[in-house]
Amino acid sequence: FKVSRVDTTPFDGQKPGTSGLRKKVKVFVQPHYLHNFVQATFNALTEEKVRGATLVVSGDGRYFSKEAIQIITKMSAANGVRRVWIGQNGLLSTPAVSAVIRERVGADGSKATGAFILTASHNPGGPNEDFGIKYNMENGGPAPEGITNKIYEYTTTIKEYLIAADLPDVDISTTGVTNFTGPEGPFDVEVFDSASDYIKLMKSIFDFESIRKLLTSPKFTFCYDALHGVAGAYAKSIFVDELGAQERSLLNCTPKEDFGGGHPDPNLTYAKELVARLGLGKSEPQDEPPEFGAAADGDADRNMILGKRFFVTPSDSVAIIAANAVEAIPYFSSGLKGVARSMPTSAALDVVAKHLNLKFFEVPTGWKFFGNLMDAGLCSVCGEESFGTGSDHIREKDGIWAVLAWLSILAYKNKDKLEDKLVTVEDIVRQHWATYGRHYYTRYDYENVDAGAAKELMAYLVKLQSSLSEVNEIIKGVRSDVSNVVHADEFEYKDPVDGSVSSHQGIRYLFEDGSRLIFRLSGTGSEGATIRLYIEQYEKDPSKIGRLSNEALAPLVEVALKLSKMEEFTGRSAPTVIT
Ligand code: VG1
Ligand code: CO
Repeated sequence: FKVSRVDTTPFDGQKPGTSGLRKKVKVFVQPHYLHNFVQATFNALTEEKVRGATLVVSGDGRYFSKEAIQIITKMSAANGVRRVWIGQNGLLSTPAVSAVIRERVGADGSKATGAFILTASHNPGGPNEDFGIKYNMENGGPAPEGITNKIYEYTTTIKEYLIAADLPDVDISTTGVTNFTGPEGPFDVEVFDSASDYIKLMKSIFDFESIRKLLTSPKFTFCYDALHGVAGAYAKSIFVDELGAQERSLLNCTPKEDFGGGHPDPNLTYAKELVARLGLGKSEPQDEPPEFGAAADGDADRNMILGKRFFVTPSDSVAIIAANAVEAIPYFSSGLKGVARSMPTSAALDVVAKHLNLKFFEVPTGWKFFGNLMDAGLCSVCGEESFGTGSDHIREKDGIWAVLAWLSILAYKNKDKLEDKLVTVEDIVRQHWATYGRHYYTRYDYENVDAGAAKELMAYLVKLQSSLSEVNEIIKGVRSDVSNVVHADEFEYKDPVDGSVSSHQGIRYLFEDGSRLIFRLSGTGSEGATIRLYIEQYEKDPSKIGRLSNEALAPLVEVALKLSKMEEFTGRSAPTVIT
């Protein structure tokens, strides 16, 4: 093949957000748009790193992925990349990409050096919806801010990109290696099975035999909903073939370019079918709900865990996994190195860390901040309130891992007594609250609000936060039963490993009784702005841990809305999504 240099001009707004560049498909299909971003990434990585590299290129299979894979392959060839690895049909979940970078050995003994992941995660897909791309590093984790800022800088000055325009399209539907020769030597494309490396890794972490016992016990019933995302490419092999679940326990497990028209976000609002089956919908289900239900997002890095008629908050989920990991999961049997959560995630994990005397870290929103801690051996288990849970087995959050972790805990708690009354998901959570106290928690999202209005609201809160007496006066005027704010700030994180500083990571109001209100702007949307409001209240008193979450949090919610003048700034009298 030949290398062509193509003239181009910069596009505005190619700044990677919390997790890569996410835009409407209509934006991505503009001539040169994707090309500019990919070339800017190569430039940011530097020629030295790109020449001879082995790059994974795949994603959740959403609309425009197939075209994007061909473009990136041709640009890789032209930029001196030695090999491109592609999951069959272009499918690899985000956690599987991370596993492949870290674990896979290529047909010729090579190892991957990085990846382009093609996904907009939980955002809908299709010609009128979203596409996204992000770059992951040699450790399997998202590029750190130092790199993403450089990528952005290059997108603002780009003048040309390199492409092997005459390289034939590769057939990504069949596994195997295709060899090409360019001006500087060989270039290979290897298409491989999307699931096998990931499954191998899962088998090395969990005791599949004990999970199989649980899943095949007549006492236990199970349901998994992939929401037509890429988790479907793993679900049957893992849950049915390996672990013995019944085939009809899988819902929406065929990956689709448009996720069946749905919103592939595993929460109580969007995973409607699963929620109804578990007895958490508006009307009673026809059949007795299963004991356990779980869902994944488009790229399968998120998870929602449900018990029969019971919702596990993601903040509780990571705390419960951390509290039980050493006993229930072989990978952790020699102990946890430490635990970490993102700032807006509830402090349930903090309490576990304190009890178990574990190192603990609070990082900004987004998985990229956990990677350094894990690479330095400081953290084993981590999570976010946004349905993200994971561990140092890879450098991404991992939806199926979280399900296997919960199944392991259930298997452990029911060990030797599968004939008796089952210890349920709800039992495990209530027992956890009784031991550690309960963190009532909710998140309000105001999606697609006017970007200017969102900025004004945040600026107002930053200013207000500097005067605690004013804050407390407002609060007393709204609810006298809410405690005082004792500290407020804009969260800033100094990475303990490399010393890098990330500022403006959300506004925090911390209350005397341990409650917290947090406001931040989303960095993953593709249109307008999304304001996120996180509300949390800690209850230690065992007689008060059984309340309904929305009732317990009502006073704090009222305070948050008045304090932020939410309706005044945004014109919204209610959030678009509550999780
Ligand atoms: C959101 C979540 C954050 C998560 C990120 C990527 O970011 O809040 O916790 O890490 O999505 O998840 P933001 O900036 O919109 O709040 V995924 O599954 O969309 O890659
Ligand atoms: Co995701």
